[in-house]
Amino acid sequence: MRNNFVFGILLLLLLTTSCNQRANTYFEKKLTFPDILTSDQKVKLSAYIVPTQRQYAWQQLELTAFIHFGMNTFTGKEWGDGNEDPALFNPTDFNAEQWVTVLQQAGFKMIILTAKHHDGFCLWPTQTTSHSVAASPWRNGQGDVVREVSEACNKYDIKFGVYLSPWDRNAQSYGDSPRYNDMFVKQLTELLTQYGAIDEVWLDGANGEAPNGKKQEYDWERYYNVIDSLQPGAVKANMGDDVRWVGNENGLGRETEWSVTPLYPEINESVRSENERLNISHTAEDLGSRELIKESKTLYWNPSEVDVSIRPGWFYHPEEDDKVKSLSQLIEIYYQSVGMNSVLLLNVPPDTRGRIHEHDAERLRQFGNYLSILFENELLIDGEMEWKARTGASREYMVRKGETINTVLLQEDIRKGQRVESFTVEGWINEEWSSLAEGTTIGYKRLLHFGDVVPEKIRVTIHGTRDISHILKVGAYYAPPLATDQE
Ligand code: FUL
Repeated sequence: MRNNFVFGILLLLLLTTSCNQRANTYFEKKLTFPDILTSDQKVKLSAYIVPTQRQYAWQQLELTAFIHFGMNTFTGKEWGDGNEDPALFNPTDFNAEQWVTVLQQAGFKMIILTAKHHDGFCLWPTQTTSHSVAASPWRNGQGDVVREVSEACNKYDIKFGVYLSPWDRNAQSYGDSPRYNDMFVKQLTELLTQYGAIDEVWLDGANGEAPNGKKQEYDWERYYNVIDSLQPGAVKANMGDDVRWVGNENGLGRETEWSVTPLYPEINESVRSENERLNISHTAEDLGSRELIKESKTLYWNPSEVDVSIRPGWFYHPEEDDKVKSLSQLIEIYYQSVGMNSVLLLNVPPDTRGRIHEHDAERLRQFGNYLSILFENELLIDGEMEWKARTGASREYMVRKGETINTVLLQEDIRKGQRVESFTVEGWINEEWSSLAEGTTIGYKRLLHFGDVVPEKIRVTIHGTRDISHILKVGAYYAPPLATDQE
């Protein structure tokens, strides 16, 4: 109670002191409001919640790749039942360096590998179960997929993360909660101590019933402690509390995407009841409005990650070789994820050879090329100057003479909070301002696409902001039309 009072006084001081002093006071990752604050004070303070260093480093990656590979690759399933014979796992031409080079050339900065999916088959020779690569014929039982991928990532200087499914349909102990939690912690410990730096740990929330009808209670807080202590640089995603699942698997971000939100993963009863009181979940449309903040007790920096597969399934199926997403679909996903204050996590599932299939590799090559052509020519003359914008402030940017533009990029310096609530972009064309685009949130990055225009200059106006916003960059580009023959 007394602490709450002292904290309240500090917050009030923060709210009443001058701008310069305020600018140095931030809350990393989490802020619990004392009861004495008004609704407007809560909204204002939400503008001072900032990412941790590891969350900021993660956000800057922008493009990350998922690799779903394992027993399902060989059985054709999406969810194995855990009774699969390890003898089925036998890639004929396994090549982790091919995965890394294909993805890196396409612009991806991290690879997250399914070290264990729901079927429980481990892609490394774990001490915790015999259901692993060690029991397979691949490399005579001497192979280790996790090692080969982590070494390839190291060699090409790309980050590496692991997906470790808590739901395990093979483990004997699953459903016997303390015993299984011990096993899961051992598996995490092996992965986080034997393979160098791990930059993301992806914890899926699926929780099926054990064969004996028992329900497994995951000990999330214990998992969090193990990850934080063994790999302090790793973000914990999805059921982890550093990175939030966007709420769909179709590559669709939100038009209004706040990284500051009361939503926290449901790791215990008190979080569950608080999310229920606020009527929020990962799939809710509103995760950060003023109205929601007014009702909230605690806010988090919990940014969105958009996971989607390049094919219909998460795992490789030969019948989907001709269903690889088109270039225009992938570019649309890029606008909706990276362009909407999110990180894209694109799944590319290797085939039974253990290679990224030629169709996926070709599409990724086109994707990388398209994005480099799009962003290589900066068409604004002075878009990199930081600008402190109050509500109603405008700024004009000269466009290089005679250049056609159809894409605008906006970035806030999120190390100073996410603040912009609404903005417009206009172009000076034929001696008058014409509307080009408008939006709500900006956050780390916002991309806006519109019809071709040749303006002399553009004008960005911040119509609503929760405090002085720090606009880090404004850019303008020309996105070439997407030919249908590339689809
Ligand atoms: C889901 C899983 O059930 C899918 O198989 C896939 O791994 C996806 C990324 O997460 O929850």
